[in-house]
Amino acid sequence: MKRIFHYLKPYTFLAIISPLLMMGEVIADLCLPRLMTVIVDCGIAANGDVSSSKLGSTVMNILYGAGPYTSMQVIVTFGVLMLVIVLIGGFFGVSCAYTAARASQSLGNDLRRDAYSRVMSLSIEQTDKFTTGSLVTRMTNDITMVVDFTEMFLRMLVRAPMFFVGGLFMLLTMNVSFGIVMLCALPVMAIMLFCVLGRAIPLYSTVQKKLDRVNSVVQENVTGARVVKAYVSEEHEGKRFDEANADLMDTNFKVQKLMAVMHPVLTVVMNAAIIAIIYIGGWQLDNAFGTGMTTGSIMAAITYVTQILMSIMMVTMVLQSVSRAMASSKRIGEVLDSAPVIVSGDVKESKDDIAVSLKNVGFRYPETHGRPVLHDINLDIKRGETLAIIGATGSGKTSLVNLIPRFYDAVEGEVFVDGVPVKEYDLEALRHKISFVLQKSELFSGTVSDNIRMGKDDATEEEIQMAARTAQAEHFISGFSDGFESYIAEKGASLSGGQKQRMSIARAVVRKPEILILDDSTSALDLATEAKLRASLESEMKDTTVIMIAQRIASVKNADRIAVIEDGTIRDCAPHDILMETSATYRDIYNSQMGNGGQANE
Ligand code: DUT
Ligand code: MG
Repeated sequence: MKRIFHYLKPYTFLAIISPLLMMGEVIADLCLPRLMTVIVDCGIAANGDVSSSKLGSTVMNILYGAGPYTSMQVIVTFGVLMLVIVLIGGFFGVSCAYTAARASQSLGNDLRRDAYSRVMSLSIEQTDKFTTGSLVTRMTNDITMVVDFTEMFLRMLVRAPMFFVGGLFMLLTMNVSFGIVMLCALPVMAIMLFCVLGRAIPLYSTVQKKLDRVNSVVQENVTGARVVKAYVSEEHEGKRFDEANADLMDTNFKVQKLMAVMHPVLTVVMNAAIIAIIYIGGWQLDNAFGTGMTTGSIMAAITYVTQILMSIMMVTMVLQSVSRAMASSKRIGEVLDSAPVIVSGDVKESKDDIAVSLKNVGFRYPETHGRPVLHDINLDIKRGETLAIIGATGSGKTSLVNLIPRFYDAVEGEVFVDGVPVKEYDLEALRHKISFVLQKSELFSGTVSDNIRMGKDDATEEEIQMAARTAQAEHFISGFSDGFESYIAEKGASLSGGQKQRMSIARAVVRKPEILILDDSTSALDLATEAKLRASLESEMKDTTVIMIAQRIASVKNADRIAVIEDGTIRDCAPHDILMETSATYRDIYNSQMGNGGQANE
């Protein structure tokens, strides 16, 4: 909750001016019944004789000089005065609504922005821990709760107490006997509030949790719609949703049932108080006690009683909102407080003959406690070299290259890029040096050029076409009806696997990176296209250090060196010809792919 007020800081001016403006509105509202008293008592009942009212005689004296005044004069003067005050009050009210909305919406905007950038800076494992569904609820529903609360708070902060205190003051200064009515009504209200809110407030945090559950079931089923359909598990999933949904409804229903009691009780108390005031007032009027009781003051008293009891209603609303906002702000705080595991360093530039170097590197995923995925990795890759990595599935190839742009940090040893440990690099500078083509091509909805331009914001048309040509993608792109302006569906659903891979490669090469990492990025291409791609990469990107993961011997054969990975470590690293002589593992892979079915041909 403290954090929310911290976020309100930039809008201190708005946050302070809103309650002040609200004060104006409340004062105007509190003045009106008093003016009406004069109209009723002096204008109507006493035919323009203002001597009984101090307010009446003062105002009339200033405006028209000494009396006597006609009854019409008094009624019109005070009528116009009431109109003016209503307009002033209205102006203050509208301004307050504006400033309060402005402050709270800006706060919401900032909060969402910070939460979003925090979510983006979290590492993959941290996002998994929160779950996607919960992160989305936190960023939308929870922030909305906080924004609603802030707005209500800024408006009600002075409104409710002022109506309460001001109304009570006005009531008592008019006639002390009206105080007795409030003395009876207030305890009844207090007891009711205590009973209802005491039980409703804890339920609010439960509602939020149930909502989370409904959201996460919906999220899972919408994103996994294909799987749900493929396994015809609509019924099972539907049941799961129904349960969560019914649960949410039950809790909401409980809260509403409690809240439903409040309104009738308030109405009864209010009307009882009004009856009491009319009765007491009328009795005093009849018996002419000399207490100064008048018809006008009874009318005004009724308005004040309504305002006082309404202010209590407002307090309940604020309390409800507080309890919701507290639950929500705690959930938002959890996101904002999760420190990113990968922290940026400050080295921006470096050059070295050894582009990438791994020294005694060991790595394990945080969630796997057992065997390390990588161990004792030692590897130097020279600038401009093409290094291929080959190895069985699950041997740790992807994990190894993930360490270079710091998707994960090595657990042991150190990874260097251009002679500087990656941990000391400015993350942005490091990732700018590197283009990474992921094993699973990820494209975004947008045009072909949009997708390629992701690699380089300011790429020209020529650069984009050049990159597509290098990636052997130009041919199929020009086959589309709109060429480079053709629209690609979400996640590249409108492209084939091999087309997606080539798009991803085009996106990587448009930047002309210093280091290009291709993680099994040609697996869906036929051998002829792959050979062409390799040749064009070689001629177009002479100075680029290429790290290329592949499963096929044909893909790696021409690389300067080939690293053979087995069980999380590099067994051998040499050019093809030498590996054929020295590496049994490499020979095994070679033979299995050349059709000898794994028989060694020594
Ligand atoms: N692993 C995890 N968590 C992950 C990713 C992988 O525990 O988020 C494990 C699975 C595997 C090992 O790490 O046992 C190595 O995985 P990697 O993806 O590095 O293997 P690969 O050589 O790239 O396999 P493939 O050829 O199938 O891509
Ligand atoms: Mg892999």
